[in-house]
Order: sequence, then C-alpha cells, then structure tokens
Amino acid sequence: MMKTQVGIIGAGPSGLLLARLLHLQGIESIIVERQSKEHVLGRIRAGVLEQGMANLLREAQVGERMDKEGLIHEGIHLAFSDRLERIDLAQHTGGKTVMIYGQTELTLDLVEAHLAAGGQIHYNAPAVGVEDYDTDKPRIIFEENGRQQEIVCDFVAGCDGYYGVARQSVPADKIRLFEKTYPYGWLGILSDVPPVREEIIYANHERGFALCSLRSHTRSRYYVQCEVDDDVANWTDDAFWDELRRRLPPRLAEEVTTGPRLEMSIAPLRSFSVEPLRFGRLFLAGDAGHIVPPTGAKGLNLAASDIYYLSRALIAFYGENRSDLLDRYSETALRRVWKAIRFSWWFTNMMHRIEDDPINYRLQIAELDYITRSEAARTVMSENYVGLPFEHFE
Ligand code: RFL
Ligand code: PHB
Repeated sequence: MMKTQVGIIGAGPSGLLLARLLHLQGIESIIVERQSKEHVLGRIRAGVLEQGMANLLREAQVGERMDKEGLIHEGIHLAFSDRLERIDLAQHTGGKTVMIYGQTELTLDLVEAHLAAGGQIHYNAPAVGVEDYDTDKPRIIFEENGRQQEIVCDFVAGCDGYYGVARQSVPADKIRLFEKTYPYGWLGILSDVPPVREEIIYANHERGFALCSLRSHTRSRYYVQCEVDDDVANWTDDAFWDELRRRLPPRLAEEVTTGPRLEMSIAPLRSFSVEPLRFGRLFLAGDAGHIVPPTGAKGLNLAASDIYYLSRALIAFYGENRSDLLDRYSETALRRVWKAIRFSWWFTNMMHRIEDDPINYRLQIAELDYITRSEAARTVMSENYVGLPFEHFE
C-alpha cells in the first residue's frame, strides 16, 4: 500500500502538468500510467498552444525549451473556393497569439522536469478502479508487475483520457454523458519537409477538409478528412500527398514539398462531455471529462484550463484550508469547456464535406466569405481561436 496527497491516473499532459504545479507548492502526488514511457512519449498529437496554456507551462517551470523552439503565430489562413484568406489573430484580440509546439515535446519536457524533481511516475501500471471516493480517503487500485496494488490518497485526479477508468468508476446514475460522433475522421501525416506556409491553413474543399500545419521550419503536419472506417493501410505516402494537393488552392498546392512519412494515423472526430467533473474526492480533467473534434485545436488547451482550475483549488485546500474552489471546480471548468465544444463543433461543421449535400457546401462557402469580409466575424473567430480567458478567483 502506498500513500500520497493527490493520486493521479494518467501521465498525459493533464496528469503531468497537475503533478508539476502541485509539486512546486509542496504538495506530493503519485502518477500511475497504463502505457510504457516510450509509448507515451512517442504519441503524435496536438501542436497549437493558447497563450493561457503557454503561461501555465512557464509557471510549471517547463517553458524554457518551448520559448526557445516554439513558433509564435499571429494569424491563421482559411482556404476555400481557390482563395486563401488570412485571419489576423493578434489584430483582433489586442495582440494575442498562439504557440506552435508539439504535445510530444511538451510531454517530454514535463516528464523530465517531474522526474528530475524526484516525482513518482509508475509506468506500465494501469489503474483498474477508484474506490471510496465518497470518503476522505479515496484509493486508486492499479496493477504493476502482475500484482494488484493500491494508493491511498486525499484526492484522486482522473487524468486518464477518453478510455480511462476514473470516469467508469462512477455509477451510471451519478454521471451524465453527452456525446456526438461525426461521420468522418482525420488522416494525418508527419514528415520532415518544410511547411507550405509558416502559418496554419484550414481548407474547405468539395473533396473534403484539409489542414496544413507544422511542428517547426523543417517538420510539417498535414491532415485530410477521410472516412470514419478508413485504414492507414489504404494510404501510400504518394496517395496522401496527391489528395492533400487536390484540396488546396492550385497555386498553394504547387508549393507543397512532399517527403516520406515519419508517422501516419487516423483520428476519429467526436464531441463529448460529462457532467459533473467532480464526484466527492474524485476529479476528472482533460480528455477523461471531455473531447472536442480537432478543428480549432482545443483538446490539449482544455486539458490545461481544467488543470489550471484544479491545481488552484487543491493549492487553496492545502494552503488555506479552503474547499470552496474544489466545490466550484466542475461548474467553473465546464463553463469554459462548453464554449470550446461549441467553437470546435461550429468550425468542424463549416469545414468538412458531407456526402451529397450541395446546400451545406454553399452555406459553408457563404459563411467563410462572410468571416473573411466582416470585421465582427473575424473578431469572433479570432478570440475563440486564441482561447477564451481563464477565470480568476479571489
Ligand atoms: P491523454 O493525453 O489521453 O492522457 C491520458 C493518459 O492516461 C493513460 N491511461 C491510463 N493510465 C493508467 N490507468 C488507466 N486505466 C489508464 N487509462 C488511460 C493513457 O495511456 C494516457 O497516457 O489525455 P490528457 O492528458 O487529458 O490530454 C489531452 C490531450 O492529449 C488531447 O486533448 C489532445 O491530444 C487531443 N488531440 C488533439 N488536440 C488538439 O488540440 N489538436 C490535435 O491535433 C489533436 N490530435 C488528439 C489528436 C487526440 C488523439 N487521441 C486521443 C487518440 C490526435 C489523437 C489521435
Ligand atoms: C496540428 O498541428 O496537429 C493541428 C493544428 C491545428 C489543429 C489541429 C491539429 O486544429
């Protein structure tokens, strides 16, 4: 039996960031992670950080490499009807920007900092359940080296993603689920070629959505909309590059540099949330509590805003003996989550092709044209894209 103050399930960005922020305030934690360290550090996922998240990483003292290697972006592009239009994010938000820095890199920075500070992460140690979360001594039950173990703690943070066990430890009549799946997925490629543009391009095309993104000046990340049940095995590198170029305005397509894949994968698109995010002394954060489709790049940033609220609430509990922030965690976090679910849903619907729906396509083009011409619409787009502010507490 092990003991700690905060037991954390999952060593993804949510769990690691929480552990770091707590550690800096002298609060101890233990993380259990189902996968191996290599597996977690090999995952290719998000790449766009809002300013609020970048600031939180600096606060967690893991911002150094991000500030050196990350790229600050002041705008994004929308491509449609052979047009390429820039949205100046900074101009419409009083100077706010986003940071291009891969989740893969950020996870590595968090792991290294946490281990260097003596933090405990148990890899290959899947949690199988959370017990007694309605008491003041909740327990995480997990497996390690073929043996069942437990951690007795003051609080449990379920940071174990969409497929985690924390959420499933709560009886069905105590938790409400909201879920919508989209009838398409994203096929993504990572390749060591210079990006076609230094800024991100979201493209609406009659053949389907395409996205031109990047990790650095020499590493590109591109996506094309695919069928939900498509398989990476169906795609050669050449087939991917051809399909991508077909979906971009011709002059832009000519400038795409192609190369072999470092990675190729398919992600399903889903909107999902639970209510509440708190059950006694069990708290859900990040993908364990909600999922957004990747259009808009909000998933990772929502994990950060949850951890912002949860870390402050736990620090207020231990430091000032206050539990009001813990009581308000679910409501506060969900207020921001639902706005991001709404933005991601709206942006997704505006950009993706639906089979045999010519009216939908024309509505999308009208809306894109409106956004690029209306100052008010560009402002709405920009303030959501750079990220809505975190709420502050007295
Ligand atoms: P994570 O990163 O999924 O981490 C959860 C961790 O919990 C572990 N785990 C368990 N550990 C112990 N016991 C158990 N029973 C466990 N069950 C699970 C898992 O192994 C994992 O290490 O969630 P977290 O920390 O909340 O972070 C959220 C972000 O990772 C996520 O929102 C984004 O990556 C979403 N996302 C994207 N977001 C973007 O903004 N832009 C993107 O381009 C983008 N691409 C993606 C994505 C998510 C993907 N998933 C979830 C499959 C692409 C993919 C493929
Ligand atoms: C990415 O670079 O992986 C990326 C960028 C923007 C998105 C989603 C993913 O909206």
